Amino acid sequence: MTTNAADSSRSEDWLETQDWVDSLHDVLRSRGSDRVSRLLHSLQIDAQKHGVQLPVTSRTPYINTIPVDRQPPFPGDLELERRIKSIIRWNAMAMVVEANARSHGIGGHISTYASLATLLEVGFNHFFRGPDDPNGGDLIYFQGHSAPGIYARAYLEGRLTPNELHNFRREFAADGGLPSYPHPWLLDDFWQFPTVSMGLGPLQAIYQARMMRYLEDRGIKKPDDKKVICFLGDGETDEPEALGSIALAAREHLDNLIFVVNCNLQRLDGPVRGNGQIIQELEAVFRGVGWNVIKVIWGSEWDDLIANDHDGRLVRRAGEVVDGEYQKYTVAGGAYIREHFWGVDPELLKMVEHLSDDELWRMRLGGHDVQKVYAAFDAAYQHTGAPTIILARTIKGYGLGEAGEGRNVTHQQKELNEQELLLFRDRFDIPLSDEEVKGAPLYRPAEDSREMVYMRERRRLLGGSVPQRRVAPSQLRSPDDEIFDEFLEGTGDREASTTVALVRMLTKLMRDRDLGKYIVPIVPDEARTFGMESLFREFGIYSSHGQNYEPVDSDTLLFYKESKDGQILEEGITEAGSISSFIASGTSAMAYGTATIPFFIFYSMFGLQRVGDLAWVAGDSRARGFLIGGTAGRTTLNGEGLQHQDGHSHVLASVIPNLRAYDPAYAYEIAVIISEGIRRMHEENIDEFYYLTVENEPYPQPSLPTPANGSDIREGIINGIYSLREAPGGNKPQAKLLGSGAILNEVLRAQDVLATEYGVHAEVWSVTSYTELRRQALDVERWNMLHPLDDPQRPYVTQQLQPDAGAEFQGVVVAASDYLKSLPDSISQWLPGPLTSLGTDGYGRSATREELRDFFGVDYRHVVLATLTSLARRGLIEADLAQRAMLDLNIDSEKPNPTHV
Ligand SMILES: Cc1ncc(C[n+]2csc(CCOP(=O)(O)OP(=O)(O)O)c2C)c(N)n1
Ligand SMILES: [Mg+2]
Repeated sequence: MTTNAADSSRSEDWLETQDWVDSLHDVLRSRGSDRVSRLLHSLQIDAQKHGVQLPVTSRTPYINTIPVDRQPPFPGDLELERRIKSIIRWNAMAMVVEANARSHGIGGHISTYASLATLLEVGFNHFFRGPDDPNGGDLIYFQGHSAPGIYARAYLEGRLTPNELHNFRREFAADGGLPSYPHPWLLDDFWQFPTVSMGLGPLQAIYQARMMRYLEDRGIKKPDDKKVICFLGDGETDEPEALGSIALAAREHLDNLIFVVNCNLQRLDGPVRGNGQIIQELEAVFRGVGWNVIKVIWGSEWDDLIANDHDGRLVRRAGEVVDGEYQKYTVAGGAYIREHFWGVDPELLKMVEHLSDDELWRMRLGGHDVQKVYAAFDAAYQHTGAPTIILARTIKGYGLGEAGEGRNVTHQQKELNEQELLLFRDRFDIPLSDEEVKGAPLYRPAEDSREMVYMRERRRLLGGSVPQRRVAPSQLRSPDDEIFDEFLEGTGDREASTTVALVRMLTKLMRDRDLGKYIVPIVPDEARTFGMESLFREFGIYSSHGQNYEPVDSDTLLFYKESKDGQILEEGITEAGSISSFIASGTSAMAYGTATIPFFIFYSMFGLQRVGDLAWVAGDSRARGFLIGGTAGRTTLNGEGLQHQDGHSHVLASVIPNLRAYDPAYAYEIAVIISEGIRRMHEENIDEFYYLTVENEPYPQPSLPTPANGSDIREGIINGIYSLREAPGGNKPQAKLLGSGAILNEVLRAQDVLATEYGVHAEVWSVTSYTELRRQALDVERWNMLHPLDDPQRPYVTQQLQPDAGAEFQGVVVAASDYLKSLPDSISQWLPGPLTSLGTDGYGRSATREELRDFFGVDYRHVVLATLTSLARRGLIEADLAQRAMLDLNIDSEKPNPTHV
């Protein structure tokens, strides 16, 4: 094309475009925006039919979603709110600076809150409802690293003392201190949600909002306008958990959910998307799955410029600059911005010729403009039919100037020098003298100052301070014993697995007149694996949409029944989502004033290993409920092999302080644990949760034994050990055999073989929980250490296995379980004799149960051999006997070691 031809084609394009734009304006004026939207949609369909490739439409131009003429008037006092915010900014900064001055390296974050202050303060002054609101308060997930700002506001509100702020990150300080981040476990009347493990807050917020709907649809909570609000960092959105469930929120039309992303374009090390635009990327992702997206990019100073951008030149320019460059503008100043942003096009330069360099530099971003932020929250609170995400552009370290504003090091900035403090004071007009500023003191205006009166009044109108954690005592009671009777009676000769028993127990609990409604069964697409499909029809699978199709198995007894008041949360294949539902249900007394009891049933291998950090959050959140690991046991789950056979989840469970983990063998043990668990969590209001592994090996389930010595078996089951079978013929035992889970049956068989074939008498103990035994023993040890003048106490496990402290046990202890040897090893120091642990260290294999138990050495044969060898090594029997057993039992001394092969 010649230059002239190109010019004329461009001008033709321009005229044609202008024509279409004029028509669009016409329709907009005469028929409104809905009509324009429908028209464009029709055009899109038509274009697609003719093979026209349209650009991906989930991104909109790089400007604010809410145009100036749709911006509601700001109802607050701009000046007063700015002053309150400035004081909070100062105090948030001061507490971190002071903490590090007192104890260098104690840490803390200034720049996250500095970027977030306006987003939070607009919320605090106008939107966030506190616990006295009729809806019980909004549920707010704060960015963990913005904690100093939240504390600083609580201090102004008079909720925290100066000493607590002085001792930020010094929780042991005698006059009170504060934890670094949001932890309900540590500050239980303050923080509602632990969020500092990034990505877990947004995931939990989605399932919290869904739990709210579930409880409403099931008549447990009355519907209201309560919101779940989640603040997240733009860097945080790289966590798969942060974005992993956003489609669910849209699918479920969770208009009670608002995400606010603090788009300061930076994370810890540097820019989030130096060569791209995080806001545009997030918009595409969220809009793509159906969220309402509100971009708050430019502050009011940009309004006129954008209004005068008749040919879209400015908007195009804004959309082509990458985040790394935008970050540079923050640091480099007005002349640089004029040259590099505006200077690329003479027409653009002309648009800002009336502005000085300084004015150019000071043009605010949307996330620092109260009016823009107010408009966004207002729209988000009112939006119906879909969740909303506010993408607000901010500056990391806003107000820190050269000390860190917009700089890559700002996340780690914890210490300001005198000069930097003075500049900060000037920037935010803090009434402190030069002399006073030196020590970065806290500042609090007089109680009757206009700021304080205004701030208190705003919170009063909005239902009290936020965050506040208030927990209603549980209204639930342990069910009648009858529910558990059949499990205490056993199955006689009939074989049943502990999984079948558990599911039956759950069914009975769900049928209970008082308790049933409050049981929340949660499964991640694994119900059939555990034989839970029988629950589908009886209780229904929760679906906010009901069931708009005829299920393919509608003619069968156990058809797939979805319903709006269904009780089962069939989450699909997401253990992370499921445990988020578990946490929401397990803390419902806090969030909604009504306790519920979650049972989250999962493939034990895909439980604590997969979602360990969320289980940690459950503990910190003080969630109550039951985690059930199904198809458990490395050798009990046969066939499935290396990835599926769990032999270590109990070790993982052991690290969570308030998680009580059990590896029960029999239905009656499960019944005792569940009944006692409900009693402790709901009648005693103890913040703990339970992990039970259940297995799929069928065997006759015995009845609850009545021990000859009158010992309390229930207490033993809960504490972790009880005597199951004494040594045969009333003989003095030479060995104490400990067994757990399905392996207990192997231990019982070994007891018989030892007696009949080798004349060795052993007694058998059921160990329901090594972790409970260890914790109790550690408690005792600690007490003994701290009370040197008192008689030492004896751990529970020692008391059981050696009731008479003076009578020495001449024998050995052998423990066998389907889990790692480290579990029995963890109590070895409190046992009356030398311990041999048999366990399943190593990777699983696809094989039969018998083969697996042989491979790992946890079958009765190995229990026999271990007992005989251990006795022989101690000179208590002839070594030949052990050697004979090797032959009798066909055990190859050179067989491969599962931990090596
Ligand atoms: C799972 C996890 N990984 C790493 C960290 C450490 N960390 C704390 S803040 C931060 C950067 C946060 O960046 P962004 O999400 O953008 O938040 P901003 O501070 O910029 O608002 C990192 C990596 C963490 N807290 N959690
Ligand atoms: Mg960031």
